[in-house]
Amino acid sequence: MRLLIVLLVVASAASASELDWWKTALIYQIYPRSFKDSNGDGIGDLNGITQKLPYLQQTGVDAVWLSPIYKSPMYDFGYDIADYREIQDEYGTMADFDNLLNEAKSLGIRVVLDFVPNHTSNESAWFERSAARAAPYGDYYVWADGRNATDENGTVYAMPPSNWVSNFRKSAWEYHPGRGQYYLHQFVIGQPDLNYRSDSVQEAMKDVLRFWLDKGVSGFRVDAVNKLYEADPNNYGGVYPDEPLSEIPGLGPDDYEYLIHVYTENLNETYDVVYDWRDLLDEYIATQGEYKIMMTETYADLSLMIKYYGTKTRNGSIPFNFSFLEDITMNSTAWDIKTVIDRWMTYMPSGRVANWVNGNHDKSRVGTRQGVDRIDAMNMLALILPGVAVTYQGEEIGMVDGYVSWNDTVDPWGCNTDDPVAYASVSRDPERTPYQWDGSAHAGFSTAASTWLPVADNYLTLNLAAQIAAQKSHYHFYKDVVANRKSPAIQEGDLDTKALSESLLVVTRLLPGEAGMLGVVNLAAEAQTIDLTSLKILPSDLEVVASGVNCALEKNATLTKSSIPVSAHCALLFRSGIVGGGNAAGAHYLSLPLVLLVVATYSITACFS
Ligand SMILES: *[C@@H]1O[C@H](CO)[C@@H](O)[C@H](O)[C@H]1NC(C)=O
Ligand SMILES: *[C@@H]1O[C@H](CO)[C@@H](O)[C@H](O)[C@H]1NC(C)=O
Ligand SMILES: *[C@@H]1O[C@H](CO)[C@@H](O)[C@H](O)[C@H]1NC(C)=O
Ligand SMILES: *[C@@H]1O[C@H](CO)[C@@H](O)[C@H](O)[C@H]1NC(C)=O
Ligand SMILES: *[C@@H]1O[C@H](CO)[C@@H](O)[C@H](O)[C@H]1NC(C)=O
Ligand SMILES: *[C@@H]1O[C@H](CO)[C@@H](O)[C@H](O)[C@H]1NC(C)=O
Ligand SMILES: *[C@@H]1O[C@H](CO)[C@@H](O)[C@H](O)[C@H]1NC(C)=O
Ligand SMILES: *[C@@H]1O[C@H](CO)[C@@H](O)[C@H](O)[C@H]1NC(C)=O
Ligand SMILES: *[C@@H]1O[C@H](CO)[C@@H](O)[C@H](O)[C@H]1NC(C)=O
Ligand SMILES: CC(=O)N[C@H]1CO[C@H](CO)[C@@H](O)[C@@H]1O
Repeated sequence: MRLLIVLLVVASAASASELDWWKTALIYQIYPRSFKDSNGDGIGDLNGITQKLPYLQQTGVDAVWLSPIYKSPMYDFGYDIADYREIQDEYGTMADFDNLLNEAKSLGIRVVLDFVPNHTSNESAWFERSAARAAPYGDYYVWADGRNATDENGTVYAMPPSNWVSNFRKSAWEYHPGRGQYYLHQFVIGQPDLNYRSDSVQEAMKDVLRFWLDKGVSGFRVDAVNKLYEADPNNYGGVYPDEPLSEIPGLGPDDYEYLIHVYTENLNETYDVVYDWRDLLDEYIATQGEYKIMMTETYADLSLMIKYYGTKTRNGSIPFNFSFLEDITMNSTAWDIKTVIDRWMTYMPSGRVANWVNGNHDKSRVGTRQGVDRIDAMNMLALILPGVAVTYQGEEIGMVDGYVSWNDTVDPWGCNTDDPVAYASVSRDPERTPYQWDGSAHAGFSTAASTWLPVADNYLTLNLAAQIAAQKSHYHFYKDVVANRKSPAIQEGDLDTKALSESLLVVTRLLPGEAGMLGVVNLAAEAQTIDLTSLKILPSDLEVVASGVNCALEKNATLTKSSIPVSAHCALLFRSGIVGGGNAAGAHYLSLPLVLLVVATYSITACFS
């Protein structure tokens, strides 16, 4: 009863749908550089995104999350920001952004921006002023004196302040001759770390959030949040303490995993910053009448991730866990996949919101990582499980990694290998090749003579236009599942997962008084017929509402739960008859309108190899 009262109080400020949209949002990640080029320079841009918003609306997307669009020297394609309040020229102007935002609003699509708080570009005004010790910028970054060491001949030489190693290998400290001190960079040299122990930095970053919230964005995805803080030298005799050695065999002092990151990762202070940002976003719920989402990315083990959900007294976040990305492979059985789903649902604190992510701009695409036979299955699972679903651009048509030769490679992770063979195992270019709109030149992405990354060579057969024209396609399946995502059962129903065998996975979403939803996946290379009479609450009559590309059963086919024929590598979504068990309005448990802060996890392991 108390829960219902809280709901009513909140609902008086804004309508329930404006407050709850995030809990079951379908968020579409756009990598602007590769989505759509509107001005023929070979690089995607904001106006290109605006042109394609109607497509995203027709697909059923609730919100778009844009990878960084800010002014940047592009050493890391926008994750190195020179000015948090300006648009990168090649992506357009602030007027283009405002136009995008207005168009999106008129189509009912919310816009979420990437926020990169762990570091700026070394070519930002902030960093230049800090290097010159200009107030109040002097302590905006983590500056420290070097240590003196003495070599075998008694000569004193300078060493970095501590043994800390960059995520991209080698010392995390870089000497700045102008200031006569070292600065910390947990990523590349061009990405100096901000100093969150400075109150000015804390305020400056909040002002950045306010700048975009005032424009009307619906929230942020926060990058690398678990690296915001480093140990406080005041607690260690005025110096930055060395991190202990991991003693993992085969690693050297330049390798990130050589150390255990007790002083540079997951410090307790981090959580308070996340909760503070949450409070700031909450202030906008009242003034703008919609919930503001914040998705934050971190790589940490489960117990630490869960802390991003918040505490008893502070609202937190939905930690992004990439278990679909990290823990499911092309060899995973139905048992394995069920285990991954159940584990997250088990550890998630009660009343909080889950999230499912199949791909992003840093990971090999689903079709490449798990095999094209599993594209429909993985898309469907992310869309029918409870909580937020995130689709990386192109996954809805089953794009696979493009081939990018060493000559064409631009990703710093690939380039840093200096190796025309080894680059392929770490480069993130293949999952960033341009979106395949149609069969025309450059897949309809651009009219330029050449594009910033080559278009994947399968675009003549694998493109959106062809999939819309085809009778069956990944896109039709995806869109049909999304349409059914709005059903009461998928929005609010109880979840049950069953692995009937190593190759058969069944997911039910059931809500009393409503039609049930049933997802069936056959991972095997042969057809199987399944009998679901053991699922007592599931009504017997079923209708196919979405049929994957490999399925013989077509949409609208009706059958009973005792005999369901499922083709090889087929994913099917069924709607059942009305689920019994009482009055729909009173029977199910309404969850609190909790705050969404999605903490994305991020794997950097590829780079250590
Ligand atoms: C390191 O040595 C230089 C001279 O070689 C000296 O000026 C400096 O103060 C020393 N720094 C520390 C931290 O001892
Ligand atoms: C120490 O001096 C010896 C003899 O001059 C020289 O060979 C060696 O390279 C020096 N070591 C270092 C670290 O400079
Ligand atoms: C910034 O860092 C990059 C290396 O990542 C370097 O090439 C560039 O010269 C630096 N820029 C400035 C202004 O120091
Ligand atoms: C961080 O917080 C946890 C729980 O609040 C506590 O157990 C732990 O000792 C803290 N760690 C440090 C380094 O203060
Ligand atoms: C958490 O957020 C909800 C909804 O925005 C709000 O009603 C509640 O008071 C917040 N709780 C805390 C502890 O701030
Ligand atoms: C996600 O959570 C699982 C536990 O469910 C954990 O084993 C895994 O390391 C987490 N993944 C990441 C990337 O944090
Ligand atoms: C899948 O299994 C095959 C054959 O056993 C093996 O070669 C491959 O490395 C496995 N792939 C993954 C991602 O585990
Ligand atoms: C790569 O570029 C070099 C130098 O421009 C050229 O000689 C070589 O043929 C190119 N290789 C490929 C595979 O295009
Ligand atoms: C399925 O039924 C719907 C309406 O019930 C209809 O609009 C649609 O064309 C049918 N689809 C097929 C493939 O028969
Ligand atoms: C978690 C993480 O690494 N996030 C970003 C932090 O900065 C690096 C370097 O720019 C980016 O590549 C990451 O995406």
